[in-house]
Amino acid sequence: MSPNSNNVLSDSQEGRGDKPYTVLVEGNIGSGKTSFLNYFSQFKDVETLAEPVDKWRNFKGFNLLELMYQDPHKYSLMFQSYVQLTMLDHHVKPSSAKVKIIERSLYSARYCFVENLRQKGYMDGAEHAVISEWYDWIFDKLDLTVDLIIYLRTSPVIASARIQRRSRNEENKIPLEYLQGVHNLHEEWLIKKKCPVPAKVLELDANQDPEALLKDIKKCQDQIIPGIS
Ligand code: DCP
Repeated sequence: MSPNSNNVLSDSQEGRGDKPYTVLVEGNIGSGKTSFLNYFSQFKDVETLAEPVDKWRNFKGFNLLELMYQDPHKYSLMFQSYVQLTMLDHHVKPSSAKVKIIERSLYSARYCFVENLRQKGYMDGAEHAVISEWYDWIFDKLDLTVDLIIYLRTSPVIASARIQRRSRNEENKIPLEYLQGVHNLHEEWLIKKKCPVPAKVLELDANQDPEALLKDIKKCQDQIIPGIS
């Protein structure tokens, strides 16, 4: 796998002159990505792209997220292929802002979610091969350049408690074991670097309560949105 080689979009973006500094926010379900984005949305020169969960919950009248959790054997590939399209849209979306912050990415979709579904047997070999071929094509041909990855690192037990508290209907039966799988794959990708990591990783302790985490975020603000105050 060679992310970001042979980029078809990069000709018009030579030297990244017209590309914003791009930050990905990653972490388990319930790790606090939405709050992180909300904090940075106050800055004028920062564009925040929240994950389009509402689109996933209502795509032409279908709740794709619910279908996936209700019958993962049948619907995992369908769900991940739509996630892939919406995430790709965020990666390539032009922005006039100095900094673009994206909630999640095609990288975590592939290395954490699709891989977890494969390992748990919800995606069979043929389905996994097809979606992987799409990822290979996208990573090879499109400019998915990233400058920084924020890893909101949480324990699966804490993530699970938060998911139960916020009670998004579709997620009320996610077993701890599923969250453990997603967590392990984030660790393998961002800490152990077993899959390609497209940028420097800044790790934050997201087990803390929101106020303490916000203090840590403010301490690293210059790294996250350089040149913006
Ligand atoms: N999801 C998935 N596959 C992906 C991305 C997300 O199955 N490639 C699912 C997991 C969640 C829902 O979509 O059920 C939303 O996931 P996120 O963890 O990305 O978003 P949250 O809103 O849970 O993030 P946070 O709680 O950190 O704000």
